[in-house]
Amino acid sequence: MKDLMKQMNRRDFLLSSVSATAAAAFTATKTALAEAPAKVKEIGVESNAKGMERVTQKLVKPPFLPEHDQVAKHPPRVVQVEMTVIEKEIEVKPGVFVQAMTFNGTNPGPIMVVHEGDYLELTLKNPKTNTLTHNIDFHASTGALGGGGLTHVAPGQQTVLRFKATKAGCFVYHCAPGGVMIPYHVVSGMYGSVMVLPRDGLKDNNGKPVKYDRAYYVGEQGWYIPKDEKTGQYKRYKSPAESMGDVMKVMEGLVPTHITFNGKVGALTGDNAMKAKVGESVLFIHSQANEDTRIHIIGGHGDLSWPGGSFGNTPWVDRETWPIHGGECGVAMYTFRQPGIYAYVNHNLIEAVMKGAAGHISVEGKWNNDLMEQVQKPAPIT
Ligand SMILES: [Cu+2]
Repeated sequence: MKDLMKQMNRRDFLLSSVSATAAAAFTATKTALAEAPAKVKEIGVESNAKGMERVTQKLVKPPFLPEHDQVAKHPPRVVQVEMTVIEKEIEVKPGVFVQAMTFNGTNPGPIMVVHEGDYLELTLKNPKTNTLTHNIDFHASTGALGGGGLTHVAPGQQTVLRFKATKAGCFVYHCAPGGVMIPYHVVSGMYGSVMVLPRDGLKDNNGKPVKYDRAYYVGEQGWYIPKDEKTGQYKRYKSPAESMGDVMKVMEGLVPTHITFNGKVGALTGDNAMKAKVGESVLFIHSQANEDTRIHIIGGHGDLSWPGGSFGNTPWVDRETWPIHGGECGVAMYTFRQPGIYAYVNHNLIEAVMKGAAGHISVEGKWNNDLMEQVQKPAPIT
């Protein structure tokens, strides 16, 4: 295999190891998806970012958000962030492993928070220790395949992309290096989100300002893990290149073998549950870069949920379950009225219970019998 790798460049090697269908799909889409202009030839409008105040945002691991103001305290500015691509093995469930590709080592990658009119400036590093070329497509941005056409970095390279956040809402970003590499990198974990808040903060369905006391970021991920036909065990690989051919075959069936919230089954349950108190309003930001999902808080509601995660829409009110399509980042807000453990699930309950798409919210406070009371404990029928 090493000799073969020497003889072929890495991209040829990867293409040769995928199925005929996938290779045909690559050929058909590579012009549209991989050959974006490397640079803009004629500039019609210069960036206003030059000379603006610059701040650095320290990114944190999901489910947490970086420090931010809900209502902008400053005029528009340039928000600088940095991410490193990390190819690493993740144990998605005890004994089940994937060769994952990540932004900053987590699945999902970190969430960035800016205000409408700000500029987001990303330094993207692809260390020499990685094996593949990566890039980034920001759904929040405008032009050049979301920046994907301007950010291809081979191992050992870095790039800087700046874009203006012109639309308020929550948006996915993901790796999209071209052809079949796009779904392969995304279903290997390579995505995250950007939240672009309106400058004057969030509003309810009547246009009245609303604030959240806490916010959590959940990334849902479908994994397509091959099984050894003889033993029935999930297979383990040494690199993303080695696993690609087998993973592609599972991907073609469109059914994920595992679905996780934040990288592994149980990442948000038990001791890792999201926390809140009775009376607090909590913002739940939920992204899915590939498959459709539908989120439900068992025992609660979406008091407000923004269609498609866009803050330009009037939020839906009191939904029991809110939809999030593949390639979207949904946002819902709920004020907790009762203490206890709430399950936060993808309400395809097969996906939640059998595949792993579930988390918990642990809420402290005093029980309200007016809202619910156990009038009789379960007992024999009289
Ligand atoms: Cu990638």
